[in-house]
Amino acid sequence: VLMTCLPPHPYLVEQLEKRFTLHKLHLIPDKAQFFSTHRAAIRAVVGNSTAGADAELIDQLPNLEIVSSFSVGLDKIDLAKCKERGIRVTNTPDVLTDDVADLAIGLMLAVLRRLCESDRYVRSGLWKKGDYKLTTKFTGKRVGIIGLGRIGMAIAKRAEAFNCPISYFARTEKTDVPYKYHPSVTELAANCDILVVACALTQETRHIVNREVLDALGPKGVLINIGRGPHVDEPELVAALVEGRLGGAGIDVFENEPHVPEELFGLENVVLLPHVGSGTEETRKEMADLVLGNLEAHFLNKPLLTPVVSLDDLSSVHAP
Ligand code: 8YV
Repeated sequence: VLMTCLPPHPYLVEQLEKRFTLHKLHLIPDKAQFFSTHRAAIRAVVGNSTAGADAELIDQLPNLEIVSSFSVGLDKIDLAKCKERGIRVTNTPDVLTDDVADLAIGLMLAVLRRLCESDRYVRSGLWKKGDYKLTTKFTGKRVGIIGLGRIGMAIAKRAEAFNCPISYFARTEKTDVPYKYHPSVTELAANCDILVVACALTQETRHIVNREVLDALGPKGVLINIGRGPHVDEPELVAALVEGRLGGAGIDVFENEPHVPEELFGLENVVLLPHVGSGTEETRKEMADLVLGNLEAHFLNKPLLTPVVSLDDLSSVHAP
């Protein structure tokens, strides 16, 4: 097994080492040498949202049978190549849905109610010196969701409990949900107070939030991104925030992680998180168990636990 990402969880590494011969790519100094010696022996790749299996890697591994990703997102895996080569791909859906949706709501509250700024206000002793300014109510705000898949739906359900009217954009309208459909992201942004990115990253959803969308959201609007950094045109987001054309943002993912545009550091209407949507002990353990379970199923010729079914499913903005 070749792990292409930094070890995402100690338990996962420990279990992989127990069951397989594990090679950790980040610890290998001479990668060319490693591939020339071990290329034929690698039958599985374990990656995550930062490093998966791109075409270049897959081409170096003639006996690769399975890519088991410690993530629901599949944007770091060349799925077309895997399909062409007959390589199986698995991910970690469902187990992280609640955490990511919880975090999206947390970001909405944090941005509107200025939770991080308030915390800094208390810690710095400023409270003793004066009054704290008022914030913005969350209950009842119009929430617009890009991508009404598992995570988008879980966010919608939670926001409903805050009496938020929900609307959404997806490739196609859903017939079985009570939420208003907008056929364009710009139209969705113009008709909501909080716009949430919750779709899969594909060619068609890259920069789905661009200048036009940010301007439609407007100086009172808030952007929440718990999807992927490249969903948003980051320089345009920074410009909109710095120029006051956007009301605020809660961001868990960035275009070039772990690098975050420093212009954002001084803005109090922005909450910045280090890609922690699924980052709880409970969920990361469940994700690790799925990675292990899928590998085990594959090597025992049993049905995979969470196979990535078809390329059509993957390119839809309904996933994850
Ligand atoms: C993880 C993620 O942060 O599931 C995804 O797509 O982005 C996250 O759950 C990541 O894979 C952690 O290693």
